[in-house]
Amino acid sequence: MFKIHKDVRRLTNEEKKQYIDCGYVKNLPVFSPDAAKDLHYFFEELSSRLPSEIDINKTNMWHKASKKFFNLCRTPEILDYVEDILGPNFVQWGGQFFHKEPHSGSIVPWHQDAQYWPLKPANAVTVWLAVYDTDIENGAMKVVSGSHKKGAGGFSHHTNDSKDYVLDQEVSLDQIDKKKIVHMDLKAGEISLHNDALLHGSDPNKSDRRRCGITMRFSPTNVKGDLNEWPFFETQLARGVDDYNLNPVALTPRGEATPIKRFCCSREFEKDW
Ligand SMILES: O=C(O)CCC(=O)C(=O)O
Repeated sequence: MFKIHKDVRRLTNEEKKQYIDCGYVKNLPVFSPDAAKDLHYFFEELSSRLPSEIDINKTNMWHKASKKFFNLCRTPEILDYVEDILGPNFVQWGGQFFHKEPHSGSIVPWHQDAQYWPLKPANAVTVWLAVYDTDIENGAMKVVSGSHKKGAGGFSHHTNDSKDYVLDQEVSLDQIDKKKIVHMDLKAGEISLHNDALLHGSDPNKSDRRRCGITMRFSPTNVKGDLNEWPFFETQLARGVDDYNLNPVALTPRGEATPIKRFCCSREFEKDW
């Protein structure tokens, strides 16, 4: 889809060990620096479809709505890295943007993803693809290295409805080991991977530059979503075979639709394809 980075590769043994020990890996090359402008255009095109009152950070399920987004998530080089963590058989069930305009006060509070997700077993990998160069100045994601070892539910979350918060579940600062904070600086076209029990968040964008990441959520095929909590939960086989068949299967997008809310079933998009 976009030009692949000349140094694309598989995870090294050190990176696999780091994922187990620290809960994340970063700076994995996927798309060439020449593809940065194509990634920008991709983001601009998809985001421009939203009505002005809709915040793109409050939408999700782009992988079920948009064929272009779906195809991006099927980039073999991205799936290779995920396979190195999850093994040969895995599904995708989430896809969204985390965007901060220059000088945007938007904050992602410290949280564990598994706090939000009624999935068992909790063993999801998030791919965070940098659309723009991302660093401490423009609000890169930050993680607490090794915090995933406490497991899903290992930190207590409270609800915070602050208008600058993109998500509302927050872990208080006294639970954060500040010495272990790592900023996920990435070049456009690079990805990071993180574990669903890893504490992470992000600060406002203090720069004149945009900051945007595309997240893709993958789980092994033995995952089961609780449909009482998430009636819209559907999976798409991303690689290998699904011998478990534990979840409704999402339609593969045949065209371009646009999600205007966080949670949708794939059938809701069908009429626009
Ligand atoms: O991009 C961010 O700031 C946060 C992303 C995030 O929370 C996630 O990918 O789970």
